[in-house]
Amino acid sequence: MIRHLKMKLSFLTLILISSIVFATDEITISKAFIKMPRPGVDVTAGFATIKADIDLKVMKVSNKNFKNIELHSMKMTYGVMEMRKLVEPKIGPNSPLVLSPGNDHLMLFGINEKLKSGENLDLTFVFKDSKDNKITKVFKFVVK
Ligand SMILES: [Cu+2]
Repeated sequence: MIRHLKMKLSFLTLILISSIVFATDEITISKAFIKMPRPGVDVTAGFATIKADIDLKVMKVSNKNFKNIELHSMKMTYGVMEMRKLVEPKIGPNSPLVLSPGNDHLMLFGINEKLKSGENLDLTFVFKDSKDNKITKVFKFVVK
């Protein structure tokens, strides 16, 4: 009886530990910034590296100060910079989403309120995991 109880307890402990492990932050961001737009320009770009230890797709990025935020790829074709909308880009344990100047980036359209250099903006990212569960994360981007 006691032995049975012990087994039950350790099983519970195991569940507890594993739920704690799964509850840890599996999506992290670094080098997140938004480029200060040139005066009179209504569009700018954002950059960051997003890592995840599970497979994810980026479904949506938003912030109330912008009408629309898209993910773009950038490619040189015959000396011309070509931007394309990225549809549900993937992030995986060994493939972070790297958004950097001259490469893939966030494109932020329709700025409502003027950006100030050094201010932080919260961008809301909606992800979907491999089981189609929605995961919402808010990441800070600094304007510079
Ligand atoms: Cu773009």
